Amino acid sequence: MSDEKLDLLADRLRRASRVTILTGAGVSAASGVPTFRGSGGLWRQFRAEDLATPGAFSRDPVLVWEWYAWRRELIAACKPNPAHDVVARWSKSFERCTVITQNVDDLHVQADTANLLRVHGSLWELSCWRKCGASPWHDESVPLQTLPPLCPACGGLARPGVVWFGESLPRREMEAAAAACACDVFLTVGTSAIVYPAAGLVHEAKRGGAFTAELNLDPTPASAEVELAIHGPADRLLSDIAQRLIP
Ligand code: BJW
Ligand code: ZN
Repeated sequence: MSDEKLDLLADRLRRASRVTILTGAGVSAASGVPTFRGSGGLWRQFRAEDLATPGAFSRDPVLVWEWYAWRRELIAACKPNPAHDVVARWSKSFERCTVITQNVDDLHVQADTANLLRVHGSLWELSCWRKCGASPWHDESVPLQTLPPLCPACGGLARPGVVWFGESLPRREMEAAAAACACDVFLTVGTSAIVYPAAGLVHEAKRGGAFTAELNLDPTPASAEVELAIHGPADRLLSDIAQRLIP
């Protein structure tokens, strides 16, 4: 059954010129990066919803930074897996391919993915919490030099360059993501499909006439909406489909 679904998706991809791929934490799972929800999703007793908010940061910036420092250390030791590699290859082989990622680990960047839109930011970018006017800066230091890290311009608190609940997603990236919903095939890979507005993109693509497919370990709210839902590990499913596309 799964083989037939993989054949069907490979057939759609073979005939597609515009392909859009939305990725989530499940794509990085085989690299050793913990997902947000499901087993292993908690840090100490906290959920992402408890820590990834401006309110949590203003109440306890050290606690929130400890969570990010732990993740930065863990992710610094992770490498792209075959799922990132297949996505990177496809990003260059289709006539037009856009990769929209919710992941902040930058493993798609390491895999050399073209046309990548990071809609939730990056763990490796920092900005000034006070918005003193300093431009966001890149910081890959592990461990961080100080905890919490400080803004080099004003000496106030720095914050991670990621999008927290209640914050807007970056405008340029979201406009490009919305435009990329006009495609022949839209794949949603390794995401629980519950965090909006990213989770709404697959519906937008379907409304626009795209063939939509989900590749995810577990069923999600998107499973019943897409034309094809295939459940399994992203690295294996993407490699199996890539294998079928070899002429
Ligand atoms: C595998 C696998 C393997 C495992 N292979 N698969 C009510 C309705 C609608 C919206 C809202 C609402 N109430 C509030 C909102 C808005 C809110 C939202 O969506 N909340 C929902 C929780 C309900 N959204 C926002 O606030 C966004 N901003 C916004 O909307 O602004 C306007 C607005 C503001 C206020 C109110 C209303 C509108 C911002 C969202 C920012 C999300 N940020 C985070 C943290 C980023 C920083 C950080 O990393 O620290 O982004 S939360 C976290 O979830 C992170 C992820 O990118 C995001 C999505 O998670 P993802 O990637 O799907 O991971 P998981 O763990 O959930 O799922 C992994 C999946 O992989 C699972 O299904 C596994 O089965 C699978 N898997 N291993 C394949 N090997
Ligand atoms: Zn500052």
